[in-house]
Amino acid sequence: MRMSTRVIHAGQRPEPVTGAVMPPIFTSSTYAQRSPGEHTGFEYSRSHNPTRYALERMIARLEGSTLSESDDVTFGGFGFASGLAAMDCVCELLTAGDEVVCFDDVYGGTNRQFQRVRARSQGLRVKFVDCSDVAKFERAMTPKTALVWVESPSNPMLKLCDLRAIARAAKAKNPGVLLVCDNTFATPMNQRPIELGFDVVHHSATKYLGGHSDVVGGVLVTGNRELAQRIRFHQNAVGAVMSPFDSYLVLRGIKTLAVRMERHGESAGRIADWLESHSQVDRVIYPGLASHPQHPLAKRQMEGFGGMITFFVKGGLDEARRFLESVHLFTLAESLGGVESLIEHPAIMTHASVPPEMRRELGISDTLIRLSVGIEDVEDLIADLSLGFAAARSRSNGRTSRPREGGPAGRKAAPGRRR
Ligand code: P1T
Repeated sequence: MRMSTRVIHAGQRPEPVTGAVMPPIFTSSTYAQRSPGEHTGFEYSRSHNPTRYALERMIARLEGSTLSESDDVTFGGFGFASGLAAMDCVCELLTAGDEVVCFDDVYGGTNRQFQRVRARSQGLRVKFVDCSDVAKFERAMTPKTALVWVESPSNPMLKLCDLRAIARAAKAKNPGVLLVCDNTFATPMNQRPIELGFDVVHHSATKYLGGHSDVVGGVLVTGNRELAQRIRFHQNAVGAVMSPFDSYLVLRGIKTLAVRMERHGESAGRIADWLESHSQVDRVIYPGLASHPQHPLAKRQMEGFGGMITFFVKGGLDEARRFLESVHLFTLAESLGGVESLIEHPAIMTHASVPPEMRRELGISDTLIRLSVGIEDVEDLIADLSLGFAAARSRSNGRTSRPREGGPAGRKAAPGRRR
């Protein structure tokens, strides 16, 4: 099956009692047994849930796992309460004191879990390395490296990793190393890391998989039977599973993943071109632009370039702030991958938990703006961004002249930021 058929049918079967085409939301926490230990395969909902299974089987097949049901009941797909809970499960596969190589440009919360949780609680020794440069990666990786964690494209600088080259180099140094790719930005529509030699794919399902900004979740997929058994054990033993309702929402979202990603990519390409020719933009980063330093790799490794764009607005923090406060269709908010367009300031928002010196080295500056291009009409989106540029020029924001439709009445400082 091709991908746009797979997103509808892969791993799915009608519900056996009623024939329901979409799996019901099975909320039961437990299942009746005929005799102690004699049951239908479902014992307790942390361990087994039919709605979660339907999602897990779907994402396993989308990411290219070829495991059969006898290898693993959900073909190597696993649902978690959030993207970071899925990462937590990966860390539990390691042993205290293990060595980790992590791409330096990753989501702020991924950096935070490694540096501020796992280094302390598990003694993991994490090296942050620019894995977009395979030679640098090879120098950092040792025969003792137990885990390699990359994102491609990365959050927020949209750097790419040559996944095939990284996998080959890593396995040559340590055949037992665990290779994980966070595929949240690309989605399986645009890139399938397992087919390129990675062991595990990770997603924040909160983003493109869910697709409607109404659910928080995470998934892991592996095509390796032994690894699937270990992840299954830890998913149940640690227990941060995705709820039946959330599983249903993500599965429902995935049904339109193919059409959504096509539209996200088309509109982001148009907007990236437009931004690149704008006099108030210093630099645009989008893997689909010929100016992206890894554009040839993007064309080779990806089937589409996705809906995420970052750019540097000319000026300083004041210009960036006025821009962000003045757009109306782009909602100023963390997260990404929904049908609605979002805009954010990584240095203050999503990547505030990255140490300031590391942010500087990565280029996450005060003028960096990140767009998650939604599926609205692209001309309306471009008109909206024009308002931002006008406000950045005019030294006032546009809020008084045109209030955000249905938007928050006023902005308060958030209580207790999550650094
Ligand atoms: O938020 P959660 O579902 O726990 O997923 C964390 C996560 C993991 N990986 C990537 C690439 C991510 O982008 C995220 C979450 N990111 C944001 C909230 C954001 O706005 O970048």
